[in-house]
Amino acid sequence: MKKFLICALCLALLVPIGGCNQDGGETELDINNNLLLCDFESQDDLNLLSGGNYFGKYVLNENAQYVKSGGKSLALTPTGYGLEDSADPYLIVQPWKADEKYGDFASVEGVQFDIFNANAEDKEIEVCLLYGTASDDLETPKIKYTLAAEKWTKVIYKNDTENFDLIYDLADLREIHIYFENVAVLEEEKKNYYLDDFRLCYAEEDLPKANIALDENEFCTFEKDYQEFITYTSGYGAYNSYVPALSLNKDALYAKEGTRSLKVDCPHGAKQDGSWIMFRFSDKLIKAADFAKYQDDCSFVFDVYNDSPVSMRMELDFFADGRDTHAVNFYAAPGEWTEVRVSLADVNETLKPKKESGETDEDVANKPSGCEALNGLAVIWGEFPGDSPADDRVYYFDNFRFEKNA
Ligand SMILES: [Ca+2]
Ligand SMILES: [Ca+2]
Repeated sequence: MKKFLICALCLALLVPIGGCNQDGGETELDINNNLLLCDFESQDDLNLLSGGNYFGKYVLNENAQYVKSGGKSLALTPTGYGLEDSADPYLIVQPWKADEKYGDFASVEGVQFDIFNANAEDKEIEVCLLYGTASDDLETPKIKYTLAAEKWTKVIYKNDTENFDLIYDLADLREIHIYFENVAVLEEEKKNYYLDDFRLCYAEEDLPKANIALDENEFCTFEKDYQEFITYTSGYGAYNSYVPALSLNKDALYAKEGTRSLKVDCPHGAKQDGSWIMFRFSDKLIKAADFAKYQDDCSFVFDVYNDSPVSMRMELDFFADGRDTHAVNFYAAPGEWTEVRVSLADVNETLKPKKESGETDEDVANKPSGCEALNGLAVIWGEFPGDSPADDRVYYFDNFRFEKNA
């Protein structure tokens, strides 16, 4: 009886989520609130898939030995470019191709699938999501899974809504990525993995969203757990290969305040200023910090430690849509902390509202001030050439704060 009631409840919950799949049949949430997105039973399921980094082959499989549910599964032969040093190939799943509403991950707890490792040895895969952000699209942190040889593994990637909401648009899930190891030899006939029973797991209750708490005069100290997720990478030009690895440093030696800071590992590029690379702060943090509540006699201040042998020009950029950018150059000397200080009066001046044709001075005066309109903050540098990892550069940033001018 209890089971029946639960089923009835689930059916009631189906209404907002359920819809027609590509066969015209009903798609349903199961008793665990899961949506079976792909069971790889028909050719249509393949429409949701594509490959990254020259993935290789994916075809339907009917050999029951490699089927987890239903009568078929997906056979994967990830080969990539076939070169030893090429990037790892990845399978792309795009749920919104089944139905637009499946691109909204605000109430998705996680992604789940079964995968069979048909290789003689254990293998590792990595999974992440690709979301839209305020400036671009961006992958969530990759999670590694070990697949035992000749066995099925159930993989669950958690959609960390509370932290992901800081920089990703949860309503704009573009792709799910499954990364495989790059193999140097093409073996067309060998089917290395089988995928089946691909599900989106929906939450029964609202999932937590970004929860930004700030101390007095704080912008970001990196001491609070959510601040591990507060920055993200972007850039201009062909910057993708040179984005830094951003991580939370917990070595107090490289913290100016407290015990944590942001570590920015900048890989060398090919050509000086061939592209521009940046890390940005969450636009939600910028809103929460409310720059406008600090007056013109205050400054935005932070500390930076250059753990590399050379000093390069970096730039702190303040963005407001439709206005000029306030750009502040700084150089951090090797092996020491450098304090960078930016007058908010200067930010207000550069980002001041513009007078459009037909507007009076009063119209302009009624527009948001520079600090009110501020909606982007980034640290930017030019691509720099190098030959080996020894040419990479490491910076630590800490204690972004507001201070009253002396
Ligand atoms: Ca199946
Ligand atoms: Ca700190």
